[in-house]
Amino acid sequence: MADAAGREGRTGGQLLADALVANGATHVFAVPGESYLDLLDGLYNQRNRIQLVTCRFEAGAVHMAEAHGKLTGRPGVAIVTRGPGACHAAIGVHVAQQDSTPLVLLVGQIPVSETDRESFQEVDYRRFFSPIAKWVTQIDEAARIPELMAHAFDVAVSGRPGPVVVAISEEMQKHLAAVPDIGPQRVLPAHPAPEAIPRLMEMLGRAERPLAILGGSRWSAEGRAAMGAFLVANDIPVAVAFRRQGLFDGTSAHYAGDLGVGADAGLVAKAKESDLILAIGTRLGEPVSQGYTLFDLAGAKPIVHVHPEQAEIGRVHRVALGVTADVNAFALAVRGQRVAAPRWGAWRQAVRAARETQAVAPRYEGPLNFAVALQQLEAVLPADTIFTTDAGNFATWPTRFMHVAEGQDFLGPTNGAMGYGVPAAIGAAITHPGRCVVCFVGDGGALMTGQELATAFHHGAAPIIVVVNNGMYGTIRMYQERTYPGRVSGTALTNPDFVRFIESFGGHGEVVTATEELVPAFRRARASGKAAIIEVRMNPEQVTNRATIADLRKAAGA
Ligand SMILES: Cc1ncc(C[n+]2csc(CCOP(=O)(O)OP(=O)(O)O)c2C)c(N)n1
Ligand SMILES: [Mg+2]
Repeated sequence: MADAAGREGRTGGQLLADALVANGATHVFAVPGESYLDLLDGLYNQRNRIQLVTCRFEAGAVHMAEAHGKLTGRPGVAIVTRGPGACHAAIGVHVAQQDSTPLVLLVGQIPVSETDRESFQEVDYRRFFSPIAKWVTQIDEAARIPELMAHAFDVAVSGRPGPVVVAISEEMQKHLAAVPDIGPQRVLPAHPAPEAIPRLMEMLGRAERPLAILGGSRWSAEGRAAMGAFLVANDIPVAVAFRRQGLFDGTSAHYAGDLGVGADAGLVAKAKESDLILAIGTRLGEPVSQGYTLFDLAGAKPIVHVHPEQAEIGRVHRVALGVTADVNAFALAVRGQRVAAPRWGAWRQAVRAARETQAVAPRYEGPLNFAVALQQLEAVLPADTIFTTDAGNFATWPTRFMHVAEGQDFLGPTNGAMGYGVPAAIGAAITHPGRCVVCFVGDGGALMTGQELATAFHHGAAPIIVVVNNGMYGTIRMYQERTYPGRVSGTALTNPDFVRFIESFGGHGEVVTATEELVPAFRRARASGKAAIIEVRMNPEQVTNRATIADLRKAAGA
């Protein structure tokens, strides 16, 4: 096409929108800014191919995009404005980094001609994002858009997936360039080396107490199924890494629980007892390794580590067998392998028994036994439910007492970002409009990004948000009571009326104060067809599912 002056080509704004289409983007999550009007205009032309989700806060937009990336394995895309917008978005880049989620964040940039004057909203994104992004680039020439955008998408999914930031300078978006679109580079997945599987099977043949730990990102349904088939057929107990429930059927007799922050002591003990760890897809990071205490760093415990990024293997722990491979390619390669006669039936049962013991609901003071209520909820949840979680002590209740079954998904911030749960639920509901989405969030996290419920209504998404209200930043209060018993400092909260809050958006609100109220409240919330809040009034004394405040003070000697 030619412009009014007769020049050929497309504007930078149009090329950017077309590059998103060429690289498979179906949704973009954005807060608009005058720094990218031309891209917004390009998206107008692509409105039948890309859903532009208008958000209320850049952190919310990036969390929605990250949830989209976690669910689909393709980069979630967020677009924010320069300076303040980019600063708000930074938390989502950190989530995508620590969670290894493919993400592309586009940031409007000042005109190149004003660089280094500290002009209005100027930030050097290469320096600003470099410690938390996998790659940061800036596009200053419209003709480079197809190449750099395609590379951004490629980098986000390659090796260990992660966030890529692309700054798009302002005047470049108006320039014309006659260049063709470029789509993703097709690359065959990295397969395990020929000797990898025989050596793994040989090690398994000598083992007596194997334990698998599944983690990481970009698992396909086929890969998950193949991995599960191999582990179950060989009778291997399976733990998941921090907030990676959903990689393995939690209802299976082989499920051992999650090795994360606040992992069950029974599972931690079993992981120590194990004589062969199969760490597949996960980093051996701080949560999984229980603060780098679970395994020695020098390699005394045999570990098989399968990871798509070679640099992650041996990064902290020396392992006996390192395999650089795409997780799905590895799963398909190992699927049919069998040890001659697994001799660890009793071990597997003991690991499972430890999980089952901890999932038994204890008795709690008062009319609400949240453990029992969650188990009743689990029984009525749709088979395709997507769970999202925020960060906080409330999250240990569903983790301990519920199970994510095959066909369900679980999205949680492994970097512990509060404010993730609600926008992740909205991003998930927009990505998969037909599926039931249930979010768990505390009263603290709910007010960090709860305003994104406006986005849910604007785009017709109907997640169900379970707000566990204890009137405080309970996690920090727990640490406080352990360290400085009785000296409550900065952790109490005053909350809004959550029912009126959701009703003010046009949604459905419920309050739950007793065990038997949760399931009917959930049913009414589902039937409403609208985004809903179920406020669960938690006994503030019950600061964890294992201890009351009085227990913590007693243990601290107060
Ligand atoms: C963005 C962010 N800010 C602060 C923290 C530190 N932090 C961790 S848990 C927590 C309290 C969470 O409170 P709430 O959401 O009410 O859940 P609760 O622990 O009470 O169940 C805080 C402040 C964090 N993890 N993330
Ligand atoms: Mg709280």
